[in-house]
Amino acid sequence: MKKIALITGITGQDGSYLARHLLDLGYEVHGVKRRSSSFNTSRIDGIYEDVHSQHVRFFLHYGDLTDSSNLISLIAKIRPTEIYNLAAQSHVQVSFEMPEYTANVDALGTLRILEAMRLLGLSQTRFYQASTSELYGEVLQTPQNEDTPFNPRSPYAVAKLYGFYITKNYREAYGMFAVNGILFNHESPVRGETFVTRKITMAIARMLYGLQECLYLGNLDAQRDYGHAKDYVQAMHLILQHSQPVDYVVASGQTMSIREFSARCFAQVGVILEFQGEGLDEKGVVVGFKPSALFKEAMPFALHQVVIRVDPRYFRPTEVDLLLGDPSKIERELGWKRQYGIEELITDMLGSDLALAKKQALLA
Ligand code: NAP
Ligand code: F7E
Repeated sequence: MKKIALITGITGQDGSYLARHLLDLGYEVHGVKRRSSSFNTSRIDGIYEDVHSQHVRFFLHYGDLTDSSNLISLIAKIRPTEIYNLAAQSHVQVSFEMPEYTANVDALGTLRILEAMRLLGLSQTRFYQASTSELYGEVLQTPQNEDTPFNPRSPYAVAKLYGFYITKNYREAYGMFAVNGILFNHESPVRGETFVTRKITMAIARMLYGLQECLYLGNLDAQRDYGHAKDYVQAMHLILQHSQPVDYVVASGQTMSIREFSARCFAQVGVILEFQGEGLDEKGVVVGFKPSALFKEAMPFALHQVVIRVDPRYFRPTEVDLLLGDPSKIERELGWKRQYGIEELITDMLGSDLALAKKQALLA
């Protein structure tokens, strides 16, 4: 049977990696993009330039998760064999400012797709829902696995909780192949620039090329379980190929604070960082240098220079303090394996942001 995938959120980080992965596997790939007054396809533009003429199997359609009739007509026209619902208002902090919109897209948007599938009688189409470790919120058990109870801590997580359970309900009520991947944080060189990892790697690159003076961060104590988006989109595909519709946790099984992530990033460019002080007065200070494989140009930092400060604007009304996932079920049952560890992820992100900053510095 011809494999036809429909990806919502194709212009996002995961959508762009998943589209490439499915094209490589021979799929015809359709993506839903939002109308925007400026270009919003930079992450997928490269697909058109790729070798092997993949673009003849790659199609974009205008759409929005808040528009049921649009979703029904797209799904009726494309008749996908697999739907990956990756579209979302995905920023946790923004969800405190736009809770209603977040619920409309992340919760009801999921329902709209499932209803479209049901009304159109697409009983053979498989559905993947982008669920999240944010569901665990203020965690009730560590590490978190498929049996850990949810305890969400943001409007984003509460909206995603609806998405999780409506997916499960359509599976149970209508016998649909509708499943959740509960993915822990995954990052990449195309991670949105306001998520903390990318904010850090971009800031370091920009500071090294004289484009920025200091990096302002919020809660340095928060701990996250980080992986690479490239590995995680492979898990999404595997979950949909299983003989049974089963929900899976996708994680690295390791966790680290934002403080430690920052220090590891600085270390890769040859800067030894120490955190001094407490609370709002805590600072990231340069205390030494070492050789770096990534950055070989003249070091612009001085000893004792402050490169990180705390800005309470980035604190959240309720925080998720600790996430640590247990990926053993997907590793055991589906053979999922990660290629990237934390150091390889950081190298990939920094390498890309250093090249970007160098270009910007030359133009400045
Ligand atoms: P992302 O980079 O923020 O991408 C989100 C995508 O959703 C973008 O293509 C965006 O379009 C689209 N979108 C937003 N609102 C929409 C709407 N109303 N209608 C249609 N499309 C809309 O997110 P990501 O990191 O790739 O994450 C993919 C999915 O996994 C999201 O559902 C996210 O909540 C979930 N998730 C992410 C992580 C993670 O660590 N990355 C972990 C667990 C779960 P524009 O480009 O036009 O904004
Ligand atoms: O924050 C802290 C912040 O915004 C991580 C989304 O993909 O992953 C992502 O959500 C941590 C939080 O990601 C800053 O308080 C400190 O504790 O990078 P983030 P997130 O909230 O974990 C989950 C799994 C998703 O599902 C989401 O869609 O870092 N933090 N200082 C900061 N966070 C940001 N953004 N900016 C700071 O300056």
